[in-house]
Amino acid sequence: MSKLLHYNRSLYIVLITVIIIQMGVLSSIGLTDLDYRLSKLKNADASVSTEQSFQGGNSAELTINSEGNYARIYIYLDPPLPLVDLDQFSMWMYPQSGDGSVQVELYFDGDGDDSYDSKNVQDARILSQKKSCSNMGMSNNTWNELDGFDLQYEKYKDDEFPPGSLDDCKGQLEGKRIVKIYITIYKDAKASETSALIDYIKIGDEIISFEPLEKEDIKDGPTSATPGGLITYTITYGNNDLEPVDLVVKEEYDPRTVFIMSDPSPDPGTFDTWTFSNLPPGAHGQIKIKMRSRKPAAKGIIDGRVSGKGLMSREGMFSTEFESYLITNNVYILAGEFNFSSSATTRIRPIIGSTLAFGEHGAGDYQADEKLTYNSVSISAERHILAEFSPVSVNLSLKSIPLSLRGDWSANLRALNDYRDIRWSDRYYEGKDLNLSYRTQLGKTLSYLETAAQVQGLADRTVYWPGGFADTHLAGNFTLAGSARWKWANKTISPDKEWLACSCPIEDSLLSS
Ligand SMILES: [Ca+2]
Ligand SMILES: [Ca+2]
Repeated sequence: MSKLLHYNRSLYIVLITVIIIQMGVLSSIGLTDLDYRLSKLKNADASVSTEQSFQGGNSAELTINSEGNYARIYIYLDPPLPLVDLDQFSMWMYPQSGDGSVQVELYFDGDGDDSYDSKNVQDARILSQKKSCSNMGMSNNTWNELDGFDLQYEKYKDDEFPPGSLDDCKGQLEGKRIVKIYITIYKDAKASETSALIDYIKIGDEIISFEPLEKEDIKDGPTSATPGGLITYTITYGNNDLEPVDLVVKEEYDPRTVFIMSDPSPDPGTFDTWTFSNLPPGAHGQIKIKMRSRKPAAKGIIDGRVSGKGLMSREGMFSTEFESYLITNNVYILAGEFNFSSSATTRIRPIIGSTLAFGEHGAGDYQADEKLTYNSVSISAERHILAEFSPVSVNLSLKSIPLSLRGDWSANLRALNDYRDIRWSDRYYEGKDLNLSYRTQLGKTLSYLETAAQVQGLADRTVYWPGGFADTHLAGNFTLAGSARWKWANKTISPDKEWLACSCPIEDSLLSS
């Protein structure tokens, strides 16, 4: 059995950076997936009225004067609804003047492109037979229910299509999906004005009640925010039922966010639940919630000594940089027979900061005294490294073979201030001995690096700053002292002073010749 004589004090890495980037989309779901538009015609007015309503405070008022022909409500279904799934299609009408005729049109997508195209034979359009309000048994100045399943439909420009009810059409139009529905009131030719209100259109599980907030997204939030910054979410709720309900809004916060406040306040003793008791039919409201994303609060101090004899490998890294990440906030609304849920995703913008990375590798005696201080905005470090080469032996079964695992010492130091675009990189290698001291500070306003090195070996030193760079290569037995200091003042970054002194170096070019 081999006996391991060397030991390896390796790899202590302080890493403050790793946050996974996910991909996501901002969802936009309203209390209804139906979108509507009211016709804008010269001699006919279609607008939202607050005077009369079947549910809530508003309805659509369609008025056609003697010069006009019709007024219309355009309804768009996104996503399209398979006809076979249409189990409810009804609305409430309040004829006010004249005896207008009603016609309902349904447009279908049959080829899967989510839209109706009159030239595509797979798409389809059906129209109900025009019927006057009185013909359908409606009375003026009262709310009457009109059920789309009671109407007779024909297929547009298709004489071979047998007219029938919506249920009959389901068999004839198998596989087709409704993309839009038109509800039209044609004028009564005998009246000077034809007018009717329409409210509470129910298509499948979706409702249009012409209430002001019903088209709002249930959950709305910013697409991006700064780390530690405020995020405001707006939740829109509403009672789509015909009876008062106890409506409950339940939030599901991202664990990387903290609740700050909301208007209105959450239920007593909670920070994520709002109960609206006895909310009247059609009533809508909004909750504004302020959250704060957790600010990266990494900080720490390392003060100590690392020493050993043998094969050494030492690595360290500190970074104040944070990658962008996504936070998602979900909301659930429970209201009578209607349940809604939605989410908002916000991208937390990255932090550009500083990174300090260092390491020493070699065989022999090693000692490092160090003090490292870091927080979310700056890093400072002071390290003194003393390393002396000596061969390391490993006892392999019967034979003790002196084995030089690495015949030299190497050390590296990278100090990057990405915020101010300053990069220092020092590398010492093939060294017999290493006596290295440095102090560095990486911050927004002041960055410096002071080094003192006594090395028997090679050294590369590179510095980049806005507007310049310096590259130095040294070989031999030398002493190197350097100081570089950058200060941020008057919106420019400039070297305060910079000097590099060394004794007995052999230039790289001389060595290689
Ligand atoms: Ca189509
Ligand atoms: Ca309404």
